[in-house]
Amino acid sequence: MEATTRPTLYRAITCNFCHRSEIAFAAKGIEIDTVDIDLVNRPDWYMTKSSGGSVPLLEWDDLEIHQSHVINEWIDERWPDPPLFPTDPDERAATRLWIEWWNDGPCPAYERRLMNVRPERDDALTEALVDHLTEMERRLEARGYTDGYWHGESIGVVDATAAPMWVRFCGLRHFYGIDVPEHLGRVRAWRDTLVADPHVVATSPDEGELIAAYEGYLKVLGRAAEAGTEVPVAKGD
Ligand SMILES: N[C@@H](CCC(=O)N[C@@H](CS)C(=O)NCC(=O)O)C(=O)O
Repeated sequence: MEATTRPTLYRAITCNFCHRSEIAFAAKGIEIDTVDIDLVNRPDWYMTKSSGGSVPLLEWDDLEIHQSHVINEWIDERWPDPPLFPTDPDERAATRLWIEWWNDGPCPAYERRLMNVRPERDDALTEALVDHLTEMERRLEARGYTDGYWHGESIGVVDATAAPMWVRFCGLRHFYGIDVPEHLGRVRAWRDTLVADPHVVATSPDEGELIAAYEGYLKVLGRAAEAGTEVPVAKGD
């Protein structure tokens, strides 16, 4: 299929999942249009889309794809150069396992800590996040990682999956003074590589805009907590 229009990505700037696909498109040199969706007041017209109202959603003529990992695999298959996946089958399996671990471990841990509006949970959530970062250090060491990208000499799909969290760590620093512990040298080296990558830089939201958007969410979540409502903020909540 060759579409007549540019791909459109429905996204929210706070959403790390959306940013993963923006990075993948940028790495391929494919220009896209973006439509910002207000996740607090999602418009009715958006709720009828195939993603059921969640972002990211990729639309290209009649094609709609959601789930960031599916979108990114599709991008890599549709525009094979430069490749985002390794060619070696063992490394391809390792790639998918890292993304699955990322989605179940570090990603929800950082979302829960960032969006926490119940101070009595602060310490436990910080500890859980640091545990995941420590596990990340262990996994990087087991891969023989010292610095640079997760695989190869340029950004790949694991990097594109991880980078958006590192970009959004500015929220953890801004609101709570949380950063990656200094002794986690491999994690810091990986983070530093990713936040400096030109495709990540080109697609990252302005930090001030991001902080303002998080402030808005935290207010909404705070009001819900005062009213006694538990609002899920991450996978597994
Ligand atoms: N597994 C999905 C997760 C996407 C996700 O959680 N998106 C959030 C925003 S960051 C969302 O749209 N939540 C509202 C909903 O799912 O209804 C992916 O990888 O794309």
